[in-house]
Parts: sequence; C-alpha cells; structure tokens
Amino acid sequence: MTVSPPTAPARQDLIAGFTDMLGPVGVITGETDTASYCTDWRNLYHGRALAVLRPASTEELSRLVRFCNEHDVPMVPQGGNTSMVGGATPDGSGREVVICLSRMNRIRNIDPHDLTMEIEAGVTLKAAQDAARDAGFMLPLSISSEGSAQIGGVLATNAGGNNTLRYGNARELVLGLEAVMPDGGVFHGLRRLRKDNTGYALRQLLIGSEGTLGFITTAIVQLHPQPRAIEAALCAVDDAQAALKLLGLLRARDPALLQAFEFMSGTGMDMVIDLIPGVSLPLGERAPAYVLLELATPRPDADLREYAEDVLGDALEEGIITDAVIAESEGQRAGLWKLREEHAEAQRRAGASVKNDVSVPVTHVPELIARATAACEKLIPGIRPAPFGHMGDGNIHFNLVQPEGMAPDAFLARSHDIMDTVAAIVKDLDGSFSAEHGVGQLKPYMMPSWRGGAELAAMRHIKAALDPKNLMNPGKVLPPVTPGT
Ligand code: 2HG
Ligand code: ZN
Repeated sequence: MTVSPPTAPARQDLIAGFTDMLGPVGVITGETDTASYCTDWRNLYHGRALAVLRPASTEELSRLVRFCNEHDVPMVPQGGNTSMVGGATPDGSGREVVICLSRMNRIRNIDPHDLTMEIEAGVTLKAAQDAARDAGFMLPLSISSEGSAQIGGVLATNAGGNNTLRYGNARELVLGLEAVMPDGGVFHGLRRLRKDNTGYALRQLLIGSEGTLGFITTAIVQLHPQPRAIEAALCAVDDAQAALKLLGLLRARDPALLQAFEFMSGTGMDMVIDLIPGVSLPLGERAPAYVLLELATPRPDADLREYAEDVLGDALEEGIITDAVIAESEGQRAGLWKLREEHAEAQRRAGASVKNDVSVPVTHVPELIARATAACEKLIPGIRPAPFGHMGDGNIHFNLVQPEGMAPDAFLARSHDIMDTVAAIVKDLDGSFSAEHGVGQLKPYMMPSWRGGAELAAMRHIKAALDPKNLMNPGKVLPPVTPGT
C-alpha cells in the first residue's frame, strides 16, 4: 500500500486539530520553521514534516497520540536531535509529525534516601547532571552531546557513554518510567523500587526501543554518591594492545577506582588538535595512540593523587605507556576531556566520515582495531581510520574519514561497503554492529543478518502488538518485511 501525504484541506484540518489541543505555541508549521527538526546532526537525512508538535504535559501528549492514531498520522519522537543514525528525522513524505517534549523539562524531585531523581523527558542530560551535583549526588550518565541531548532520547536509545564501565548504560540506571503508548494510553510506571518483580519489565522494553514503541515522558533514575576525589590522566601509548595492558594494570591494582577508560587514535587526536580552535596536546610530543582515564572515589580518606602517580609511574617503567600527564586542576581535567569530546566535531570538519559504533569483548579491541584498519585501508586507499571511544566497556567508534582530496559524495557512496567490511570483522569477534547509538534509519538493513530468525520475529510481534498501525517512528530499527526475514 502506498500512502500519500494528506491533501491540502485534510492537512489544514489536521493542523487545526493539533492547534485546538496544544494551542499555537505547541504547533510549528511551514518548511522554514520546521527545517531544523527535519535534518539530523550529521546532515545525512533530510525529511519533511506535516508539523512539529510540542505538547506541554503527559495528558496533552496522550490526547495528541490518540488523535494521530485516529487519523493515521505517523509520529517521530525527537529530543535534542543528536542522533548519529537518523533516529529522530522524519522521512520525505511530508505526512509524519515530529513530536518534541522539550516543554516537559522539569526536574520533579530528588530523594536523598532512595537516591533517585524524577525527571521529565525534555530535560537536557547536562541539566540533570548539574541538578544531581547541586544536591550532593552524581548522575553518572555522561555522553559527548549531553549539553543538547534530552533525557527522553537518552533513554529511548539506551545511551552509554563514558562511565558505562563503572555504572552501566541508561537501562541500568532507570528504576521507573512513565510513557505514552502508541494508542495514547499512559503507562504509569513511575516506581522507585529496587526490587519489583511484578510481571514483564515493560520499562526495559521501552528503553532502547528508539521511539518505535511509545514516548518516554518521565523517568526515575538512580543517583550515586558524588566522588570526593577525581583524577584524570592522558597517557600516550604505542597502540591499542598497550592500552589493553594499561587497563589490565589498573584493574589489577584497584578495579573499583576506574571510572572511565577512553581510547583515541593518533589520527583522531591530530584532527582535534589541528581543527578545533583553542586546544593543545599537554604531552611532550604526538603519539600513535592515547588513553584518557579517570579514577574516582567517594571515600574521604583515599589519597587518589598518590595512587594515580604510583600506578602511572609503574606503567611508564614497564613500558606500557610512553608519556602521561595528570590534571592538576578542574580546568585541566576539563581540558583533557575536551580533547576526547571534540573527536566527533573534528572528524566532521575533516570531511565526510563513515561511523561504525561497534562493540566487541574488551579483550578483542586491539584485534578489532588492527584488522578493521587494514581491511578499510585495502578497500579505499588513503582512507583515514580514526577509531576512538569507550575501550573500557568494549565500545569503539570505528570511524573512517574520507581520503584527502576525494569528493565527499564519492566517499559516502561507499558507506555500505565500509560498514559491511567493519561489521564482518566485528561479527567474527563476537561483537555488535550497534553498541550505543542505536539502529535508527541508518542500520535497519543489517538487522536480518545480526538479529534474524526467532529474535527478529519476536521484535516484529512486539511491534505489531503495541503499534498495529506502525505509526510510531516508522522506518526506524526494524527493516521492512521481505520474504524470509
Ligand atoms: C562519543 O563517544 C559519541 O563521542 C560520538 O558517541 C561518537 O562521533 C562518534 O562516532
Ligand atoms: Zn560514544
């Protein structure tokens, strides 16, 4: 069945209906005003929207979803619009509405005994972290786009980020959830219990569903004690194998202290230093690869600085690292993290790039990097592999930047070849082709070969049961049904 966009009068009726429900402040129309909502952060996808809708409460959203259901209007949830896989961008038909929850942006409460925080979907991750810190706690989710990414999207994609090795992904941090289901019904799951084995864990189904099973409107997340001491260090290493040895050394000494362990290739770091204004490398000279590590403890009596100096001194002596700098102040710590966080932006400035957000067992990270580098260099001579990421939990962003001088479009035309080349190695190493960025509209074509058979069939049954009209974020995560999939 081909579905055409609504005719002009039908479109006017729908917009009048939206405006009745949300008021003029909640409805944005017109190609110019909706343009920024119809393109993704990477500028890979360009859609069109019937309207951008901004409900201010769960009740308004519930009414809106019922209305969309009655009128067969597909809905695309969008938070901070920071998806790396086009997960929040509408298609080109002009019949989808983008629904943003940015007006639902209250931090409702922080409970110091339960160590929980109740937050609405439109709160940015950074605002949530700041509120937790001001109350004396820590919300350990930390990702590069935290200034814009909103809680709804962070949970819908089960975001991971820099602290996963210690605190887990978003899923591990959520105790309770409220959501509007595809038929407009409200799932009232805002519970703050640590033990609650009552039926299926529906909240876990919604987390990571990328908006295909409903809208997350509010969450209760777990907080952690705020560290009393933090030490961040940037180390130069020869390769990922040396980085793995450093991880082993830190784990052997005191695994509880490690909070982040990030790998960066020399190529990626060169791009940051050369293309991002105001950053410089605080080490003697450039290296083939780097590790940014962070140690943290809530204990008042720990001398973390001395520990960091000892362990890195030993790593230098044993030849595991070739240089290191430990941040002397909060400002220097932020400076070290900037070198890491600017990788995505530096790669964007360096030209077209193909991203592979993959994970493998941590032991296999060096082999992944070595094999995928060789395979991609053979596939496209001059390609610039710039892998980096959350090595401590096995998640590497195996990103490849176009060869200098190659036309960006010619490079992007090879995207699937590159992704398939990397994916074959990841599969061989028992990994995943979608670690923390989701599947979105970039990767559904890979689902049958990675999640085929009973697993994909179960996903399709769940989707059909909850969203029989396929109105929630259509075209994302699940591939179209074709015989045999
Ligand atoms: C990060 O870890 C983000 O900085 C972005 O997940 C990764 O640009 C990327 O591929
Ligand atoms: Zn990442």
